[in-house]
Amino acid sequence: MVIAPAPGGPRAVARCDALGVAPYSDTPGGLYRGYLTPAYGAAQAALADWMVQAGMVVSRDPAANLVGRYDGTDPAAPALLIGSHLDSVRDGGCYDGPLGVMLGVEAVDALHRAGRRMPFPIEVIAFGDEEGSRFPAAMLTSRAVAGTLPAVALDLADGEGVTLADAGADAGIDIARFRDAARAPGSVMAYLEAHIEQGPLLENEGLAVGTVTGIAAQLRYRVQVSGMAGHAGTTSMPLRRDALAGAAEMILAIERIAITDQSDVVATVGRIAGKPGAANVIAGHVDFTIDVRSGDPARRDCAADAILHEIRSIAERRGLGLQLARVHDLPASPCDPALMDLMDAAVIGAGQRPRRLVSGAGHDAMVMAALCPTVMLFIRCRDGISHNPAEHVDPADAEVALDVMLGFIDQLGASFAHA
Ligand code: HGY
Ligand code: MN
Ligand code: MN
Repeated sequence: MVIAPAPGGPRAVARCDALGVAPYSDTPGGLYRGYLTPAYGAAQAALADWMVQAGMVVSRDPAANLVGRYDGTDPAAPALLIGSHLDSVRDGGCYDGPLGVMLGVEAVDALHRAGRRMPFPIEVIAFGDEEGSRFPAAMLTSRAVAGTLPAVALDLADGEGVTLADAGADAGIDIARFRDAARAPGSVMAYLEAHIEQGPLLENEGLAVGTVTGIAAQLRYRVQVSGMAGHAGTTSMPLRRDALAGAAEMILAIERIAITDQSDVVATVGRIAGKPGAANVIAGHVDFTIDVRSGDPARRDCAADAILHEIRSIAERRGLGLQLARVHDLPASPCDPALMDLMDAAVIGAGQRPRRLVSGAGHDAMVMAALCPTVMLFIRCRDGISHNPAEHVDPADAEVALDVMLGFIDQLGASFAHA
């Protein structure tokens, strides 16, 4: 694989591009990289090489996270973790996740080439299932590292019925040890995640980077609607218990509730499947997802309650069965004020105007906040597009981000020395 030779932000972008196609994607056209799939394994192998070239010692933790470690001068010091995720959504972009990992590798590579060691170790970590695009729950492997993953959460199977345990065994990990990936409290000094903004604010304000203040709370549900399958030609409208028509009314109600909340509340039905899925058969069963978010946990919960209440009354009125399961509940996660100040100082040091902004998108950082203070650096992306093959980041902005990250690491080193 030939990548742009010069170290730095452009090489980080080029490496993300290189991983955006087969064999690093599970689909022949476009990008889908599911946790523990063959494409995921191939991407880990390429990343491991780049980590070694950057002077890191590479290992995989019991949750199959790839970790590159660059020792500091004090072997007993807690580590700075720099990371993001290596998995992708289906038909996704190349940079959502991998860019934060590749910039972490570039930051360590810059220190290594300069022969510099910080007073603390730096670990670059590539998390495995942030998107929940293969198995139904999200943030599996960062929750394993943060020590917040209940054992029951591992009882999962993907859309083809492959269990997490079997996928893990194929990838050489023992599901019984998955939660041993938990880091000891105090062993990690801070977690830094660089990530494309996935929104339009930085671009609208002509800024290359921004400091994240916090990450919105999110709830995710699985909804199963059951009616009565029937003949499309012989079943009169009053006699129908049409699961798909019922789900359609529910989906429009979900959208209406979020819109009329007139706040930062967002609600999304991203996946729906109807059975039997034939043009001449009234759907007897429908399965769909709901994702509800807000920077304000109380608003999120209030909107979610209104949504669940409304879909229950629609089901009752239409004589439909309804099963609701909460798939995950991620609390809002404020970033660390002291680390945000260091990040702003690094942004200024890189000749950029500091700008703080909230993240509507979820990130592994929201999970890592249970383990250590977190800080995120957002990078401008074209038209704010993400979760879409049109996702694009300017290599020059990646270079600015790397410059800021190296400044942040130096700030952290200086504050460490004075501690
Ligand atoms: O859903 C999210 O916000 C993230 O992309 N996983
Ligand atoms: Mn994403
Ligand atoms: Mn992401």
